[in-house]
Amino acid sequence: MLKNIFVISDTELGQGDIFDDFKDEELLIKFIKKITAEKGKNTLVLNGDTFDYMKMPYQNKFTHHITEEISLWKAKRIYETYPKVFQALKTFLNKTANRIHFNIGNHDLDLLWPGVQKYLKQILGNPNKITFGLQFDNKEVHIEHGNQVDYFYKIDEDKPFIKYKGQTLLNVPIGYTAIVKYFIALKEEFPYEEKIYPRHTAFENFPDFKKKKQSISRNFIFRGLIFNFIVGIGDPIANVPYINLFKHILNHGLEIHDEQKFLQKRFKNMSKIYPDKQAYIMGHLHITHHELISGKEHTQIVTDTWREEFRMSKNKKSVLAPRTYAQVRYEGDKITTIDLLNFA
Ligand SMILES: [Mn+2]
Repeated sequence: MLKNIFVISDTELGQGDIFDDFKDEELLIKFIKKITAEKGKNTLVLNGDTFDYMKMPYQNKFTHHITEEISLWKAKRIYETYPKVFQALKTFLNKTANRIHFNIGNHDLDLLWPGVQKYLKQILGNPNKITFGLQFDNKEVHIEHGNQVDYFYKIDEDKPFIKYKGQTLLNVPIGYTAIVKYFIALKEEFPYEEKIYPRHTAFENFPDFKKKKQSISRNFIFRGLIFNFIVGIGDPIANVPYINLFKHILNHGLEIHDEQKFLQKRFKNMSKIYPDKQAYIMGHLHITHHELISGKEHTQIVTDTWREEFRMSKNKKSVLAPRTYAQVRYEGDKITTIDLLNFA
């Protein structure tokens, strides 16, 4: 029997405000319709950052104290903003053999809440064909968003929630706190520049953007990292995982922007934890990457973002990031192709 695993990542659906970078509703629906028309047994892996809960204010404020109630409110806002996307997913699931797996990324950690999972199952229908997790694995393929091999965004799998002042909160990683407490101001002041990747091209072309980024970074280092350490007690969610920051430096030195440099180490770390797969697929980096590692005979794929984002060269020419998806095709139990494809 024919079988496919389709993977897309980083669509980042929000609530249609200035923090919502998802603009390609029609194209995404077209993609879901295309895979719905495929014969055989098809699995769609939404590989993390499917939704952008992280950059979504609640009661006009950003907070790193996320209760289940806040996450549910955001889930409903996303549904109200993009009902046609959910309708397309629902139609995909209505085909007997199809299923959807949500991998949880750093922008949609809120999917960890049982109440949010229940809500999504309810609006998509076919609850038995929907699963959630930090990875999707079978014998041949390993798929994860990529934040679990990123020391700024790695979450504590054994402790996804934390009790603080009588409330149960999402145990968000340091990168999350850094964005909502410090770096979100960069997005408000430079909405266009913030959408330019690789980051260093944005810094080279827009000095004011770079200056602002540096000033926020200094503030974050002094207040977020050092002051927090001196104070010691207090907000457990803003606690700094120094050990993870140290591991980042061990792996990557002081580099914090060049995704291409992170990629090999991260795939290596991933294949140590999940050995002997034919394909390793991640997102998160907002780049396109497809490489056959000979000798080890496996394929590495990074799918690019579907949010509105631009690729810029030194002469300030910019193009929209390509919309990409991975497709692993089976005939019977054997993989026949592992592709990274453009969708337009
Ligand atoms: Mn991510």
